[in-house]
Amino acid sequence: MRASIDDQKLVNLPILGDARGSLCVIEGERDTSFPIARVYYIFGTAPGVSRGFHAHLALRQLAVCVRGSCTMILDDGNSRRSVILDRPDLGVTIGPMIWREMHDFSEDAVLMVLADQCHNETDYIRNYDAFLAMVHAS
Ligand code: T46
Repeated sequence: MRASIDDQKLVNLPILGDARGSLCVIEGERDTSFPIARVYYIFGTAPGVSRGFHAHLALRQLAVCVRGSCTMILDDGNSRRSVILDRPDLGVTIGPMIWREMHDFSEDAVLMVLADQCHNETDYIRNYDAFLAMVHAS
């Protein structure tokens, strides 16, 4: 089945708060549609720098900007959607065959990503024309 940006869902995480402050929890397979195999986070992004510019063949992820903000562009090869991640209780799912770009990082941004597989460079499609060719061949 062809990937669609409409299937990349915004996830509102419940905030468990009390007088001490707030706490969000993400449990694999309960709050994600996949088991969590890896967590990584991006921080200290230099002003004006954008990241991403690739798709994955199989990887499924949930991205949450736990501090600060950034803009996530999602592209299924036919249309693009822009999601502003600016709350620690807001995530976006990113499935296979979705081109992603991350822009507009605030100075304090910490983008945390939960993934269902360990890092594997052979899962990346880093050339946009090659990505489009794969989408339109399928
Ligand atoms: C994604 C977006 C949202 C590793 O060795 N292990 C890892 O788990 C990751 C994520 C990266 N790396 C290495 C590979 C590169 O040498 O760290 C370096 C930077 O990775 P990359 O240029 O792919 O980073 P971004 O910010 O462009 O993309 C990352 C993820 O790689 C990607 O899967 O979906 O964040």
